[in-house]
Amino acid sequence: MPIQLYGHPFASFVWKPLIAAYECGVPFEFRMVDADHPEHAPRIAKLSPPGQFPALTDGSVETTQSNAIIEYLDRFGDAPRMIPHEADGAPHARLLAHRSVARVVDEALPYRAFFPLGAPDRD
Ligand SMILES: N[C@@H](CCC(=O)N[C@@H](CS)C(=O)NCC(=O)O)C(=O)O
Repeated sequence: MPIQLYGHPFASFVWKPLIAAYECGVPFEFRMVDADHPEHAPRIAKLSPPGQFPALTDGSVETTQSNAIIEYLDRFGDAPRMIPHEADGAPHARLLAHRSVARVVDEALPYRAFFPLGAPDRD
């Protein structure tokens, strides 16, 4: 079974692992989390008790949190590593990820009234 990524395409935190998956060339199935796909609700509730997405499953591997998912996806494919292995590279990459998300979330806030998702957090 391929990697399954749960989320909604309007959700800025879901863009992060989507970009990572495309960048790494990782095949995956997108599992839409919304009112039109109630069949995914029990799974996302189990994966993420607060009901947040994205979430990823790959066999016995299950995780939430966009940055953790990116780190998991980063091991696949031939693309240059998004999280460098060098001692000072990884913290810098994680810092950039944090700052860029804070920016994206702030930019997206005015548009959130157009779709019924909960408030994002900032990590
Ligand atoms: N720290 C989480 C934030 C995830 C998050 O805030 N997701 C939003 C969508 S962008 C969400 O699930 N909102 C619905 C809710 O909180 O009920 C991550 O990086 O994945």
